Amino acid sequence: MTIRTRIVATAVGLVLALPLVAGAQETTLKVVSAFPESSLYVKRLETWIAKVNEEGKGVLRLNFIGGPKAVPTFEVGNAVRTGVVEMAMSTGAFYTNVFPESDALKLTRMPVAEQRTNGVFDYVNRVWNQKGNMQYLARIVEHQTFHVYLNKKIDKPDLTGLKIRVTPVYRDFFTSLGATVMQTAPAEVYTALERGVVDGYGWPIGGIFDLNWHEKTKYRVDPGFYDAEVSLLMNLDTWKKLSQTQRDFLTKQTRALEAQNDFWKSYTIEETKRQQQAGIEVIKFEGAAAQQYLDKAYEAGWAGILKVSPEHGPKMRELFSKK
Ligand code: 173
Repeated sequence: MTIRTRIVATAVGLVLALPLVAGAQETTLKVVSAFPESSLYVKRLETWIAKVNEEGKGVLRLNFIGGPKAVPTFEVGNAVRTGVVEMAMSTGAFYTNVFPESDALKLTRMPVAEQRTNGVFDYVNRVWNQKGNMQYLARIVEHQTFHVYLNKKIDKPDLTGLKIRVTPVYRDFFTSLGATVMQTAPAEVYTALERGVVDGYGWPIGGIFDLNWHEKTKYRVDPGFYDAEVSLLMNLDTWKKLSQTQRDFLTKQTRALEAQNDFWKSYTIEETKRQQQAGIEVIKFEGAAAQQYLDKAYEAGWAGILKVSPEHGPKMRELFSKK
């Protein structure tokens, strides 16, 4: 062995040994996304994870496993509840199979920053702790209304005779408008549209380009309703096992991400423009018709929550509606 190869061998040995040394204090948490990897939600998550890992050396490491190919969209909630994964990005509509109150977050009428100070966030976290064995870390998408997207024209708020792709978010409202509904994960929407299995779908104002749905979309219905929610969740046992330093670090990082939510306001403007440029026509209900449409959306949404949760539904309705 020459001196040079010995130096190289020593250097390689040191590099290999480093993760073991760091591993003494550092905890690695598996993270999955219930949304497809091509979505902007995941791109922003990955950017944030890279920053967390850079700043968290020796404290905490997030290991992004992937999207629905790793854990199917509607199984992510149970994976977090049982600790199969430690952390996830999902939305309440995807884990109503864990506890049905999860879908109520779409009905909040105030920004999450306000929910943090007026007790709403704490109430939500207590329910998530008790019923989902989850720590509700941060809401990282808001300021995004949901819309009906269609391939067939309507001239009044009536979806009779149309088959629409839904998740629990839209089920009660679209059904009340006369639609026949079919539930799919986001990853199945394109194929459903392409095969003509559905005449339209529900989705927020932003994101339809991420999976090429614009190719199969002719109309958007305005106004938008509710407020899209995407959040970071952690298995509660994992949360409790973290050291104070690790919890403080993670809290700082998740809060910093949540504090960027004004991004979604500008994204709304960009995506609205992009849809227009893509030739998507807007079917717009205005004045009293728009108000009726929105009232119906919230009525149907709350009726659904109250039905499944006599325990928390009424309190959530009161808290979420506070202006
Ligand atoms: O899949 C969905 O349409 C859905 O429920 C949802 C929820 C939040 C953000 C984006 C989509």
